[in-house]
Amino acid sequence: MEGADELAGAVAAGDRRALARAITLAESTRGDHRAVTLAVLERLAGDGRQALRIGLSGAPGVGKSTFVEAFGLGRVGEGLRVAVLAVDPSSVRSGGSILGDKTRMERLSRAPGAFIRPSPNRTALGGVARRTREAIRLCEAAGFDLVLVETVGVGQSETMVAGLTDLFVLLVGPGAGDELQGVKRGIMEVADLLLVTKADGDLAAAAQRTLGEYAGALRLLRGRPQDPEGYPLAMAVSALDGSGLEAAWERLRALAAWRRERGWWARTRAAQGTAALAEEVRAGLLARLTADPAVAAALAAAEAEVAAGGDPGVAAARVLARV
Ligand SMILES: Nc1nc2c(ncn2[C@@H]2O[C@H](COP(=O)(O)OP(=O)(O)OP(=O)(O)O)[C@@H](O)[C@H]2O)c(=O)[nH]1
Ligand SMILES: [Mg+2]
Repeated sequence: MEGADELAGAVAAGDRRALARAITLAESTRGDHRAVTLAVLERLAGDGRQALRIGLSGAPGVGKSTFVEAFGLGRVGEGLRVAVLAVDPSSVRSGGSILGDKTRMERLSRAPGAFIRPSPNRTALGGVARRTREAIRLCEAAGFDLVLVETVGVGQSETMVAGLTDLFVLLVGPGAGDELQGVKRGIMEVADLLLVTKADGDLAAAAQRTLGEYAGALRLLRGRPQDPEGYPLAMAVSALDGSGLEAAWERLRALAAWRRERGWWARTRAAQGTAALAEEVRAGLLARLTADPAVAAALAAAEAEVAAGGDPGVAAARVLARV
């Protein structure tokens, strides 16, 4: 593939402009761009580079970007190279948050060891997971030590990001009294660390109360084999005054180290890889099959049949009989 060798080489050398270009190609839906992306990813595969991938999610305005900037600056200060990817799963959201993310991460974006990639404006349905996965891999291949993936929590985006990262952090606001703020149990179950944000000034007391509620709720969850004693864990942080940020990093690092030692890191990545493979094959097969108008029509008819109460297995058999 023309140009792919050069692009892959530049990405591997840590060239930021090449990395940005490679991510843009990975975000594209054009067939020729897709071909270059796959060639680049293939050349970079097996490079042995592994960043610590951390997913961060939470309700709009909970303080994700402010946290990522303060936290990221702390890591850059330790000499780590930090990449930040913003994922916006809902195409209905305005561009406001994207601009907001940029301005709120001004200091981090100027740091020499940092790379910030806002989410693309429009999102082709279903393409978010692939795009995010490939952007993470490209950052990793470019030599970043830490890849932070910020996503707005809209129910399914959290589990999607958790399925692409090594550690998943759920951020909640210091909402005094509003019992657990409607955070769904399934999302708490995928969190490795739960951070109550804005634990400063007037909000400090509310944050401590909220912390108590979440700590109690986490204790009620069933233990997970990939966790050492005491995890998942709830903590209070302030991106404004910096309190709790170092402690949060310490806990995340300890958890990552424990999982590496026990083989959970590798097992999780392998499981994530095979799940992504299955999804890619499934989506690819479906696209190939429905390129035939007769199959596409049979699928549409089957969908209508199932929507009207028909049996999915029976309807699927009818579609597959056309293949
Ligand atoms: N007091 C206090 N305010 C904070 C803190 N962190 C963020 N904020 C404020 O909370 C608001 C939202 O912060 P963001 O970091 O943009 O929140 P976000 O979760 O990234 O928001 P979206 O990306 O729009 O979902 C801003 O007005 C911040 O100044 C904090 O640690 N303390
Ligand atoms: Mg944000």
